[in-house]
Amino acid sequence: MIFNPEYECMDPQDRVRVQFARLKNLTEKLYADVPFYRSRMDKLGVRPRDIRSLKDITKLPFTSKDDLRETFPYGLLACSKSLIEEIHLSSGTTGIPVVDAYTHRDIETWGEAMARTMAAAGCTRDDTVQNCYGYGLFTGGPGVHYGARMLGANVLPMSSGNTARQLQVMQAFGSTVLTCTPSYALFIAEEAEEAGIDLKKLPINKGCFGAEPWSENMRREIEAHYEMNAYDIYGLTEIVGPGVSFECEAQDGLHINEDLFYPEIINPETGEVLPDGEKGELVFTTLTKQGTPILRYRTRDVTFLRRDPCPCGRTTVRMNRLFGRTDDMLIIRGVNVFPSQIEHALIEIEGTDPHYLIIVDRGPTHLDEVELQVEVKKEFFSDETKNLEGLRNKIEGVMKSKLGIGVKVKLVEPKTIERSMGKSKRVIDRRNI
Ligand code: DLL
Repeated sequence: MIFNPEYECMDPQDRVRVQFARLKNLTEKLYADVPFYRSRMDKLGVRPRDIRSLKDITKLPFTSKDDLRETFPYGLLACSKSLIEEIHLSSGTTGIPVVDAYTHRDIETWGEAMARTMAAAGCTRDDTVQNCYGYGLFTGGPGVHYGARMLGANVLPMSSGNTARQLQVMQAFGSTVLTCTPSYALFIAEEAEEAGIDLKKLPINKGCFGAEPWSENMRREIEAHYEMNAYDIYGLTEIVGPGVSFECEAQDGLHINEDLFYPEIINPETGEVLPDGEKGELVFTTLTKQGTPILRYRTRDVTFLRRDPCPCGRTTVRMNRLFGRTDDMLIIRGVNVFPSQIEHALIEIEGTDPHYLIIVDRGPTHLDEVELQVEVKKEFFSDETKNLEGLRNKIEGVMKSKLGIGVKVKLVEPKTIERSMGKSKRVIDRRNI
C-alpha cells in the first residue's frame, strides 16, 4: 500500500517545486535564527536570496558530525525550547552524542515518514507490530511506534532483549510484523529453534529491518527462518531517525522520502556533487524540520542514487542498499576494505552463516594482519576435518580474489560470535593507528 500517494507518486517536476519552496524557507529561517548557520553562510558569502533554484543548494555549506558535537547540546536549535516535545540522541560510539530535538509537528512528520515506510512493507491497520528496536534515546523504537500508530496498527512496544519473552509474546498475540535490527532478527530465530518453536507456523509474515549494515544473504536467511518478507529501512538520528528511506515490495533499492529529506551524493574528498548512479557519500538536507533542521549533512554513508521507474508506482528517487561508510572503511596494507564487502563475499560460499568477526592487528613484521572468524553451519561442523580444511581454504581464496588482500580464516562453531540485541560489532581493530 502507498500511504501518501500525493507525495510518494508526485510528478517529479512538481516535487522539485515543493522541494525548492521548502529549501528557500529553510535557508531564510536558518539565516535568521541559527547563528551557526548565519556565520557559515556569511563565510561562504551566500545569502538566502542567492538560492534561486534547487540546484543552488550547492552554494550552501555542509554540516559535519564534528559541527554537531561542537554545538552540543542546543547550538543548532531553530525554535524556542518551549516548542520542543521530545529529544533523541545518537547511539554514539564515543564522545559527545548528536541531538535531534523534535517539535510537535516534527513528531507528526516522523510518524508519517514511518507510516510510509511500514505501509511499503505491507503493514496495515490490521497488523500487530512487535517492535524490538530499543526504546529510549535511540530513535528506532519510537520511530516505528509513531509510524505504527499513524497506520492504526496495533503496536507491542517490546524494546530489544529478553528473547524468551519476545517469543512468548509473539506466540500469544500472533504478531504479524517484526521490527528490529537484522542481527537481532536472526538471534531471535536461533533462540526459537533452540526452544523448539517453529516460526514458520506463526502469523509473523513481514519485517522492517535496519540500523546496521546487512546483506542479501542475511535477508534470505531471515525470510527463510520466519517465512516472511524482510525489508530494508534506513535512517539516522541527525536527520529524523528511521523513516528516511525504505524498500517497497520490489525489494530493489530504498525509496527516499525526498519531499522531506533532500538527498545528494558527493565525492567525499572534494565535496563535488556526483551524478545519479555514481557511488559516493550520501548528504541530506531536512526540508521541513522545525526543531533541529540541518543543511547538507554529511552522513558518511556510501551509496548511489537512481531514478529509473519502480514497478510499485512511487516516483521518489531510490538509494542503493549501503555499501558501507566512509569511516568504517578499513585500510589494510593500503587496500580499502569495507566490512560489507567481506559479507557479500561470504554469500557465495556454501556452509557459512552470516555471522562473522574481522580482527585487524599489526603482526610482528609490522604488517597488517586480518583474521576473519566465520561461523560454520551446524551440519558442516560435525563433518570431517578435511571438509572444514577445504572450506577454510575456499574462503581464503575468495577473500584474496575479491578484496585483494590475504585474510587468515578461522572457522568457529555456530553461536560462537557474540550476538547483539542492537547494532552488531563486526570489526575489532587492534592496530592503534
Ligand atoms: O540507526 C536509525 C534507524 C533505526 C534506522 C531503526 C533504521 C531502523 P543512528 O543510530 O543514528 O540511527 O545510526 C545511523 O546507522 O548512518 C548508517 O550508517 C546505519 N544504518 C541505518 N540504517 C541502515 C541500513 C539509526 N538499513 C547509522 N543499512 C546510519 C545499513 C544502516 N546501515
